[in-house]
Amino acid sequence: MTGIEYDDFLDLEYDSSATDLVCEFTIEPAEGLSLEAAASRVASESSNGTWAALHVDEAELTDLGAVACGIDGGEITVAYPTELFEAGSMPQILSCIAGNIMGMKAVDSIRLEDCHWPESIVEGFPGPQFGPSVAHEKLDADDRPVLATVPKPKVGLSTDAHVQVGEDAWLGGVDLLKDDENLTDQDFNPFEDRLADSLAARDRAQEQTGERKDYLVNVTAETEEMLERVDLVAEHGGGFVMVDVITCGWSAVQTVRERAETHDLAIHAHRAMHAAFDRLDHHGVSMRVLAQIARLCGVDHLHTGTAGLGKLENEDTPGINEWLTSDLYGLNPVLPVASGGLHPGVVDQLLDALGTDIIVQAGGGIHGHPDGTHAGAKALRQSVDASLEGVSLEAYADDHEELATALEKWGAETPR
Ligand code: RUB
Ligand code: CA
Repeated sequence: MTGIEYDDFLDLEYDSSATDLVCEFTIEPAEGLSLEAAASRVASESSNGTWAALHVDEAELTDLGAVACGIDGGEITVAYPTELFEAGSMPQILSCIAGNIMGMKAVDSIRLEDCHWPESIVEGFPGPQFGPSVAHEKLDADDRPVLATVPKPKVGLSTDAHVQVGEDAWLGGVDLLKDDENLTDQDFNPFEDRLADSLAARDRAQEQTGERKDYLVNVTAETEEMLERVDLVAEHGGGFVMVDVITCGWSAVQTVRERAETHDLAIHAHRAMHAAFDRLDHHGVSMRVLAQIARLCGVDHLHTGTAGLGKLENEDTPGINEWLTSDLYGLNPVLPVASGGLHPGVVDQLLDALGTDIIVQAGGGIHGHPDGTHAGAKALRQSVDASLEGVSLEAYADDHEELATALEKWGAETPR
């Protein structure tokens, strides 16, 4: 018989092995508990332990205990043996490393900050089908940032009005029309009508501009319904789907990823609700980890913020983007999306901060242009052209009136 108790999950001498999943947490131990005591409880509850000491027959047990192997201030490192995890199941992994421990009394707060994924786990996941290659495989953006727009108001526009906004934006120089996170299949703008009419408008815009254009249609729904919508996108000749990955859940994302591949569709991941996990700096799951999960599950584009230049809270956009495009045992990279409060006046700063391998997505920053959506799209494209040519926005605006009007309206301010 072997005893399993909390102390068994703490070993500060332990060097993690290449096959371990190594996770970094920030914790605040509950009153009266040492960091060591709290860390061992985290390792225990997230692997194979519980509050009571257990007595089990060694012959009948595979030891899957995690090891709290590093403590540095409130930052702790826990190494999990790869055998703890079911291959290719993101829900199962999260039920371990971000499960019961998020609510255990031994910690006043706990935040999963970062994961180091071993090859043995990575190989169970497909990763992105396209990633940044959409810029030349599906669009004609090549070396410039891909430009996208989301019609505003985000819900309420009729199908015709929505399609018109898309057409104006495409003709103004945007590559992608995007649905917003809460536009799916409502009576004022039914999914299939919007899909068919938008793609017809896309075809006209391609014809007129000589550039490939496409539509990020929001297929978010209950999973079976979502799969039907994915099939519909393929039937109508679309090249992309958009999924609200956090509200749908990762198992649905994994399912959609499989179906998308059968149609060569790329997946645009909107992250609405991420801030419920990552907004507090001492509790929850970091955006960095959410981004890692999204890449493993195989989304092609992911919103990662604006490096502080937009309207929403951000955490370390450059660092997250670097991770999304770093080497990961041959998995394709993800194309990061900068979005939320962007407009032409901040594009130079944005590209300085994040580079050009991104999607620049603007809603209000295009449709709020004093001369409307078409001019707004032109202004955004001009701001990108100026930045890539190394010309200041002000100088470029001298002979680009749409950009001049945008700069007059918004300057280089970041909205709130
Ligand atoms: C963009 C918008 C998107 C945000 C989401 O509209 O509302 O939903 O990009 O945020 P606008 P994030 O350009 O008018 O602000 O990209 O940070 O997830
Ligand atoms: Ca939105």
